[in-house]
Amino acid sequence: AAREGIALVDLDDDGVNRAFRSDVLQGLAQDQKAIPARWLYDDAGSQLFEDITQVEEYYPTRAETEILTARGGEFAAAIGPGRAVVEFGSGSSVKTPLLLGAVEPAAYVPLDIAGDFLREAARALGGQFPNLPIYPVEADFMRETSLPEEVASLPKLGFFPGSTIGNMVPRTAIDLLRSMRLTLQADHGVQPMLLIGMDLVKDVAVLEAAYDDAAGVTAEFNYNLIRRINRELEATIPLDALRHLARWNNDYARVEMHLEAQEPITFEVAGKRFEMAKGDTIHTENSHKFTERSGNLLLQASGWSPIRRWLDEAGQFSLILAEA
Ligand code: AVI
Repeated sequence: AAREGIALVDLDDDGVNRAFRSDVLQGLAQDQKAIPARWLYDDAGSQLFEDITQVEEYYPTRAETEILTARGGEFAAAIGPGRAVVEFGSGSSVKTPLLLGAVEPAAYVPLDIAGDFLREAARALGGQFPNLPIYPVEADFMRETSLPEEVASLPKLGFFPGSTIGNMVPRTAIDLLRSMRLTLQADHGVQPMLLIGMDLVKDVAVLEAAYDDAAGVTAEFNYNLIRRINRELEATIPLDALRHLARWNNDYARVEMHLEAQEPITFEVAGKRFEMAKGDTIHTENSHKFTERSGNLLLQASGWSPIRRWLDEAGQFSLILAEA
């Protein structure tokens, strides 16, 4: 299975990203070839993901935004005012203002590994919420992180929207949820809370269409990984011979993205030779889907107690509030 996690950028003398090269070489040497999904997100990949959130078949972003828009009053009642909202992997989220507008936070702490992006997003939010103290933190959200001194004594609300948790295998997801709990623990006083998006198990045709849209935007997102490998790792992978594949894996309750060889191919990456038979695939992403029970179990296994759950009108997506 594809490994995940966000790594700090690690450049060698040639300017080649060492972690990228070693992940790709290791992943292609396996029987089931697999490349960790985090490498999908270079600048072009991040833009393509933004485009995916706009396509008709990709319902999660719309469904989660609907919940945040419609249930603001209920969030406010369940969470209460005066918390520091800590957003994990904040990026350029359009969902954040909806939450901040609802819960009367005492501070906002966006946490992201992409520093420039982070500071720009923080500036934009500052314009929208002029009285809200904002403390951006440039960090890898996969690890326990120290938060700024200014929010040390405030009770925290962690925010992890988008069902990004679904891109991790359960073991990694639990590591992350545990380290979030440690990051959010106040020096004293009120227990932290976590508001987390989890996409739901549903009709297979709907799930597969969401990851294989008719306009081919998700396919481009997947192909972009190969373009990146060819460009950055002196590779010769014949993109034309690969087909984008999105398929539901019922045993693991996840949609998997693969690239499938349409004919036998051989290619080189960073001086190493690889081959694929017709029908072989490179596994590029997992997107786990949850039931009420499986979502609760994941949280409980990580030391979080689920206390409320909201769905969109069509029942496609959930936002869960949990307490440490
Ligand atoms: C970022 N993540 C939650 C997306 C998902 O739905 O798993 C990534 C994605 N991959 C293909 N389409 C969207």
